[in-house]
Amino acid sequence: SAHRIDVVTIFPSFFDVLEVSLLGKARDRGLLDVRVHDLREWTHDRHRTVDDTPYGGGAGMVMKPEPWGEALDAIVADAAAPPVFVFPSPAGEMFTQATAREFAHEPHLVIGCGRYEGIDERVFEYAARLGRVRLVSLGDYVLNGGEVAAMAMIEAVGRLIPGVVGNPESLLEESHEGGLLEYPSYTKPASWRGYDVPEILLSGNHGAIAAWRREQQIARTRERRPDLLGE
Ligand code: 6GU
Repeated sequence: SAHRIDVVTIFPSFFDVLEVSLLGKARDRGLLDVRVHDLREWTHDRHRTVDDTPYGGGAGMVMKPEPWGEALDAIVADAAAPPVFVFPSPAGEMFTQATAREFAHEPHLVIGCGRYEGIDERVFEYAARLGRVRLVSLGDYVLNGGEVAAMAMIEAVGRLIPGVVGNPESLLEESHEGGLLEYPSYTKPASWRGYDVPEILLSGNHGAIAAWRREQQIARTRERRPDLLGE
């Protein structure tokens, strides 16, 4: 069963890079069906207008509801079941590995990329009549539009779809799946520019190596992300 992701954006070429990444292979193998749509296809005026000034005043422009309404209608009309609508927004709930796992279980996501000043609020209310709606933020900083965030989410979700990542064990060992940061990794040569690989890793003692790695995980989590330890 192919997972489908529709992306609606005013910058469709931004997503061309999906072809060449890990996810491009998932696409070729029929595991992931990503369809990118230009929001302007659902405008009808000469200038293909997608935004307008905010009611009540204020800086910036707001995305008009009409093209969004037509875009969501067209995608839903072409869908087997109600999708989950994902709107990247700095005003959303935090997107975490748990969110990525939830989304990886959804057969159909529709990601609506707005500019950061926002989309007319009524679009979210309308989308909620067509399916479930999630506003999600990558973190506490501001991007100009939802596209970079959408790309991050597609990669985080896509790699959790069975068969997309070659070695499923690499999904388990990583930061945030176990609630700790990753341990440090080394490869050959054993000595490089005066820096030596920790001796324990050359010992062949797998029990001692596992214990050392766990200690390293805890130490660096305490140092860099005490919040993950409740500290
Ligand atoms: Cl999801 N969108 C925008 N525009 N800015 C963000 C973000 C999302 N997450 C963090 N900053």
